[in-house]
Amino acid sequence: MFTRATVRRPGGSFTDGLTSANLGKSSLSRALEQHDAYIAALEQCGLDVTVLPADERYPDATFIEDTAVLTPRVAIITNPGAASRNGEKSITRPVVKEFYPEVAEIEPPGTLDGGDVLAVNNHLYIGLTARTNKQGAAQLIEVLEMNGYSGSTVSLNSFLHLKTGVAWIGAQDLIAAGELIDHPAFHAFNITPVLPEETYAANCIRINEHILMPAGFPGVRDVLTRKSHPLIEVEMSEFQKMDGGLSCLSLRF
Ligand code: CIR
Repeated sequence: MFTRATVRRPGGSFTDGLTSANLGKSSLSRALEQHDAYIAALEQCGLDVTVLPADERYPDATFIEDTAVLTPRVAIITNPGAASRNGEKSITRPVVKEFYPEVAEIEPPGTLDGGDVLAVNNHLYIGLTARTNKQGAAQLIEVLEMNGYSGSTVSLNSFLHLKTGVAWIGAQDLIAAGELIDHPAFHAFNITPVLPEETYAANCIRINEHILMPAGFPGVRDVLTRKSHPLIEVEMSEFQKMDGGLSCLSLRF
């Protein structure tokens, strides 16, 4: 059960962030409107949302999920794998410490982005990507095991992050896109495949009874409607242009 979320406002440097999306220039004013609606959606799920101010030093800092892994028993500050984002851990750390007595850290040479971590109950799947390396994953698994959780790695070839292509929607149900539709790491699950043109919507989030998904993806919306979870759709276009998925805009705990 999640009760809280933390988000960080996009700042004036937001449109200078990392991206390989080729979807055109992101608009800061529209991103701020979409961010307002995202916060409202989290509140609609019953979460108490802490809204952190923008930090102009870090254009990508609104993608706060990449800087921490939060579980009910332990919090881990990550060591983000992109050089321009690595310092974001120093602005997330004090915020997380307000809520958690125990805070672990991923240390170099380990790198890890929270977008590579998919929690399914007490097991955390960790994508090995350009942002998360084997040492970072091994450190995370060690901390998880000390706290009664388990973790395993998932090798990826093309997605930016693990959660770019897969979401847990409850019980043994995942929705997955691209290389994750038939990935051996997830063979024990019921996988609903996402069509290539709707890949962006594979990144949705289950929050208690609700599912939040990006607006504009009718195929995924139909599938999730049939699973009969209350659905909330949020406009994400300006974050999509910056390679950001819906999950990466918040830390939920
Ligand atoms: C980046 O490339 O790091 C940002 N522009 C987007 C990060 C998205 N994070 C995520 O999906 N977890």
